Amino acid sequence: MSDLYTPKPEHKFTFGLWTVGSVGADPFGQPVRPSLTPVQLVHILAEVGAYGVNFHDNDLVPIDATPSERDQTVRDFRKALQETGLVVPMATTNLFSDPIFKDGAFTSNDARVRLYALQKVMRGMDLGAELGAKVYVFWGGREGVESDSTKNPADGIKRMREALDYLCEYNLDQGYGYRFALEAKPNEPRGDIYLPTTGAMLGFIATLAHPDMVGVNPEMAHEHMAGLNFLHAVAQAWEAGKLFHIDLNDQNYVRFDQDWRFGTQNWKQAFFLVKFLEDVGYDGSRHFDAHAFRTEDLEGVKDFAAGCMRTYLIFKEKARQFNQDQEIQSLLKEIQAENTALGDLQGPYTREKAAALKAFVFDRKEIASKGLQYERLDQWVTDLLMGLR
Ligand code: GLT
Ligand code: MN
Ligand code: MN
Repeated sequence: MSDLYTPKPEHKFTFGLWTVGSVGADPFGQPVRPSLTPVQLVHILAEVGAYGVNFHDNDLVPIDATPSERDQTVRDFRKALQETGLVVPMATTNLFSDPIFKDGAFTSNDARVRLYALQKVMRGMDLGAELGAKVYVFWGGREGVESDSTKNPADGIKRMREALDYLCEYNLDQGYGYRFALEAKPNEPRGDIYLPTTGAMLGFIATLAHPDMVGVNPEMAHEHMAGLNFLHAVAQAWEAGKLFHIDLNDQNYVRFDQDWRFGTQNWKQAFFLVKFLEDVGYDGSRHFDAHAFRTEDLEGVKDFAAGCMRTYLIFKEKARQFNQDQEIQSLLKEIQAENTALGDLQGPYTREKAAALKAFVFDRKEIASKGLQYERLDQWVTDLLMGLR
């Protein structure tokens, strides 16, 4: 039984170097944990049972490293991967920490900054490809403003498009075969960030030169910061064939970015999310973009990482129970049953159908009078999650 909750490679659980590597600094306080090397972090992830490790360029190679330092770092990292069997499914670029990005990267008003950002991403793509990454994430934490007096947001979007079109060409030119995954966030660190939600990203992708190459990396906490339903964002991305990656974590609604252990706060949202991913057969990484509470030491970091995976697997098992629960399933069948008495009224538009539908008389009161039993179903979900079914 307990084996159900043991992470295995087929679960595709991944962590960023920056997640287990977080030293717990926040805007009000200094680091509370020592900084570990990428090699140490790979070994910690292997110890807790993760499948893969992701990184920003500078999580692995310091921004001022010389070419030979870079190559040595990559060699050491590759050795750690070989020793542990961990893989690198995703890579990304840090376009937010260095002061040069204080007014954005792709959307900066300064053309030198925009070009430097392109250079940094191309080098990051080279690094990721060298280590086997197939997904490349773009999180534009600095792509926004504090004051709209400083730039026209429409120009910001245009600059984002120019940058992504350029980088898609680089991807093709190098034959890397990356799938780009755009990650939205409503605010923080900027006052407002452009393209603030997964839905906004999906609209933007359709305007790119290579829309097929580009999808999304929705993050649970980011949609929750905006008070949105994360599952709905994920479902829209999935339905559009755009769910290239996912950042799992948790936090309370409408607050600053908390990046907590997956499932620590919103059980029901986490449950329906896991159920969705498992039901549709999403086969990408389950990436935990979170970090341990600031109260923790290294043991606590391991508890955090193990907890993310364990909670995912608990919800996966709960989803299986939901799908097998006869009472739940028969009620679902009843409330989702198709009405076969509608004859020719349904189906795609034809002029005749539309004329028949316009003339049809509905018994509104009778239709509306029936209770739908959603209270009962929803309580069954609560019972299920609380272990009472
Ligand atoms: C940063 C951010 C995350 C992004 C990472 C990728 S970096 O930690 O808060 O949401 O996914 O750039
Ligand atoms: Mn976050
Ligand atoms: Mn993220």
